[in-house]
Amino acid sequence: MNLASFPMPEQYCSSAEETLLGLVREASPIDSQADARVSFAGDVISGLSARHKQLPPKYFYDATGSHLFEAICRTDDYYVTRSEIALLRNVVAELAASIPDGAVLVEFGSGESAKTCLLLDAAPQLSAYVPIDISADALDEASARLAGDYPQLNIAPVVADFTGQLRLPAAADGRPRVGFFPGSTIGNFDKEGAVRFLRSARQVLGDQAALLVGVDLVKDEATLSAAYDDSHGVTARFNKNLLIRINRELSGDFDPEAFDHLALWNVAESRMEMHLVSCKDQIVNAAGHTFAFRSGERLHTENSYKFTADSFAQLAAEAGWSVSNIWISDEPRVAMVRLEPHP
Ligand code: AVI
Repeated sequence: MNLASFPMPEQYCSSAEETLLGLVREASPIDSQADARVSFAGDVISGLSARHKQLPPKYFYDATGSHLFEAICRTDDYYVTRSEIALLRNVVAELAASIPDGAVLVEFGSGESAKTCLLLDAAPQLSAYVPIDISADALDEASARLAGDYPQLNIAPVVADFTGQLRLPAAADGRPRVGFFPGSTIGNFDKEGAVRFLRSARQVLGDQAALLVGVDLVKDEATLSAAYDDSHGVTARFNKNLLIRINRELSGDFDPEAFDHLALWNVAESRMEMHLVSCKDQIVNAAGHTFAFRSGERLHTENSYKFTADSFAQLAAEAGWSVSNIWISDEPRVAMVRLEPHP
């Protein structure tokens, strides 16, 4: 996920990694970079001017943020990656058995396609793999590696923001399609965004489709809080890196030491929240604007929604999907959900 792609621990898979949120990575062309900078400035100005200050989590994933996210995934406290990989290993044969002959695997926000090898190994009947990611570099690297490892597979990468309008390549024409969206990234969308993404996946995958989604489940507050405030302080650095990025890219003068990392469980919204809390009254400049922070004032940087089997089924139903199967890991529990289009 340079929100783009959040790399995973090497031991999980020969070529480990996963990508993030419909959260966007940096695009490489100069024009796109300039556009991205303008969007970033606009989001910072509006987000820091709001009554409740907030920034979209996609901005976590510059190069440093992506490495910090990788490091988070390796911590003992952040169970999400570990549990999902273990679950995938346990159920991949069953997942693969439901994939039709000649089907095409479409991965949304594929990054380095780290978890994909588990599915590709178990489902030799796949005819093609369509990784979709905003980072052309990540796609090139992953595609070259997978082409070597799976010479029979047609690999047809698509450089795109998977939260936007998508068109699949010719390799997917006339073939059943299986979507893959691991990593609990669905939890980083608000409800409207999640429904919008699931609807667009429903449209792009077609009527013969299935969609495999990794979902984090509601659990005890202590486990959740530790995952988002790990004992090594990696998540705190990840959160504060956003301020460092603003300083570098938008001529900001944030003092990251003047903000505390806060992770809290919002039970009413069923989500973990991350905030940066101002340690004092202070004035900060960024993107040519000046912003006042009161002591104790929060900058809301991320939501990570946690689901029950029922709440996720309800969300999916709003987007035209039914749950055909759900597999749940050992504790701390995460789920892999198989969705099918509503009949
Ligand atoms: C990428 N995403 C699924 C992570 C999550 O758990 O929401 C991002 C993250 N934020 C803090 N730790 C990890």
